[in-house]
Amino acid sequence: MATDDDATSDRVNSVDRVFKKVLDAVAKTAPEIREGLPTRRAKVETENPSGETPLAADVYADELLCERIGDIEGVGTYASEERPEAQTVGSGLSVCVDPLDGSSNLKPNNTMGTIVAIYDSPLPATGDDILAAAYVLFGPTMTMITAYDDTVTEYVIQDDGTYQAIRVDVTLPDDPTVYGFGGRVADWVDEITEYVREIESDPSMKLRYGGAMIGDVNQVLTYGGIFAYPTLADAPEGKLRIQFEGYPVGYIVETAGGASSDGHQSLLAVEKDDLHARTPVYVGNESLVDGVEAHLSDDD
Ligand code: FDP
Repeated sequence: MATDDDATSDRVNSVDRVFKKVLDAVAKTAPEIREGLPTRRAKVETENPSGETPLAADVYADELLCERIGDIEGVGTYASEERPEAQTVGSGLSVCVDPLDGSSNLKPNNTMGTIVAIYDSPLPATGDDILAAAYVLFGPTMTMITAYDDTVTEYVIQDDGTYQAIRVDVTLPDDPTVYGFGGRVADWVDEITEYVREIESDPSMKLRYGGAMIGDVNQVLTYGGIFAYPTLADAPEGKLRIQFEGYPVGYIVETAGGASSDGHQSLLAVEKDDLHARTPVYVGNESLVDGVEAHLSDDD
């Protein structure tokens, strides 16, 4: 007779399988996305659900990933920043994708990424529902960071879509050295300006800001520090989207021993009822993220 233990183990095996298949699909698609970039630098005519006009490259990456991830048995829903609604593609887990994070970096030929989050829930999900997250970084080499089962791993993706681990059990270095805060400085609220000035006065900290969240987060994972796209005076929720960016980077950084926050609580505790909802994002070494919360709590 089947027991509860059997059911749990079947469930774990099936999540393991979907996670692996999603990674395979993302790694296989990454070289194709990269190859497609040079001829897809122009904007398309229609706005995405966040009111931005995507590049042809954003749409191309989204279509490829939807097709590949949507084909995986055990994936029930595919959603992306580029689509107004989540798509039903089968039955099972939900996968949220930011197909080309930082695509405004395409024209100046700077870093961009692809972000993926797997949720055990219909969308919009909560931070408690996240089972795994990953991102590809299109840098001088193509790397992929994954967080699953309490472990963060870094892989190199080859041009044929195969991938090999180059760092296992990735953790944030104890002594942070880099910081990067997005948004216009003039739009920062006073508490953020004050805190950034404090960080800047520390001689061990240097500014590293590239304008693609995933590139900036990867610097923090590599060197230790803090990345933020903060609350802004005219946009209290900042710019980044919780389902596509906030939960996955929060999950990855927390799994790597760091902290995440929306300014008041862990990103994973944030609850929003809109698929495209935004949230301020602060991720990095715990002491630095605590500093943000301490400054912002002054105005509560
Ligand atoms: P992009 O609009 O180029 O796709 O959420 C997307 C994002 O880039 C992040 O990757 C990046 O951190 C942020 O927006 C940069 O926004 P601004 O340059 O508009 O401040």
